[in-house]
Amino acid sequence: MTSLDWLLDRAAAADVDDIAEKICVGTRLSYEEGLRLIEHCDLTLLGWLATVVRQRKVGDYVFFNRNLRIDYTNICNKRCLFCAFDRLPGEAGGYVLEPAEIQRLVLEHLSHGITEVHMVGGINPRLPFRYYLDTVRAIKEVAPNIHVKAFTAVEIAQMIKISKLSPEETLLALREAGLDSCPGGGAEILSERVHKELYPLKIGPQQWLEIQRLIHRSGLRSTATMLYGHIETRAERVAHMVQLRELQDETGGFLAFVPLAFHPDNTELSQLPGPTGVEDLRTIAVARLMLDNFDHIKAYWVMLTPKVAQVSLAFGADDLDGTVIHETIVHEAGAKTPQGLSVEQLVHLIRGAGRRPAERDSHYRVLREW
Ligand code: V47
Repeated sequence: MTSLDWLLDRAAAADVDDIAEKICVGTRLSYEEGLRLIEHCDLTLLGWLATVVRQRKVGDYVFFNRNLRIDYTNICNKRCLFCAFDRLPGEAGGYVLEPAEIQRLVLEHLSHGITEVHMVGGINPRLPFRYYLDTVRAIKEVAPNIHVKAFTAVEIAQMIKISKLSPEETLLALREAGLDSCPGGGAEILSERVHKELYPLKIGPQQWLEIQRLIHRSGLRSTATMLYGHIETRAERVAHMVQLRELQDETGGFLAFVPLAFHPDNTELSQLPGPTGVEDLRTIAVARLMLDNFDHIKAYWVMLTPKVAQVSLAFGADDLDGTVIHETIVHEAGAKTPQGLSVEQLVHLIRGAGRRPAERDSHYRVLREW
């Protein structure tokens, strides 16, 4: 009996053999099938099914990169209920990093061999468009070869509002300043219901998708996130994945999908428990199965913990983000994980999962096998 026959036998026993057969031959799953899997499929079987897809896509590799996170301001006027990082304009504890400080942070970390700066911030109404261009220029001035992955669709929407340029011209100006790609934050859950309840002042699902479309049309690639484990339903998670898949069919611009596990501490939702490890793994596995046109599923160890992120490598994830070095957003929300991991620690986690560590650049080109 081959291992695929064994898998199909187990799937038949669990009454998902029709779905398993589609997965084995690479046929796209429907929304209803995704829902059946996330609601009812046995966890270990989900892991095996997701592993069929991840092996087909990347073999035994697990990717990681050396990145530095910079959160340039925590001042934000969006009042999202899930956020512990933000300070209202004028509130104590707010900060803005000047371009020179950002430059200093980058210079300080160049000796770590970083290849990417991942920079995001709150929506601070006092920042002019020039500030965003200057931050990117400041990084490129001292590190011209560093990949600048910066500004979520939410920040890009703010820049389009204040730049007095068209959306296309706004993105062109950012590209000319040195922007190389955009991170996937701010999507939260692509659901009108959750948008209304948790972050009504921020752009909603349709606008987030539209800005991503513009980013991809401008020639930049991006990632896509999903914040889960708060008030959303599993059905809304699967619907989120389907909407991303449709946009990816159209543009091909997403490099990876990044599920983000909700951390409730110090937020307006602190009464919620946050997702369990099993829910993390179910979500990652179903994402790997639904997002057939995404090359990579990223395990963000900062939110998952390094241990759950490592186990997720047997549930469809193939990318560990990254050295990180300086995370603040989720640490304000109670994360007990380290603020960064060394390359040796990442390699140790990947090898311990029985996979092949591959250091990558921001476009998933392999720089070094470990
Ligand atoms: O947009 C905010 C989320 C995001 C909380 O693109 C929270 O490769 C959990 O987007 N608990 C920022 N999550 C992080 C992010 C990201 C991370 C890693 C890789 C990439 C990528 C993107 O964090 C925000 C928001 O969705 N967030 N508050 C919280 N309490």
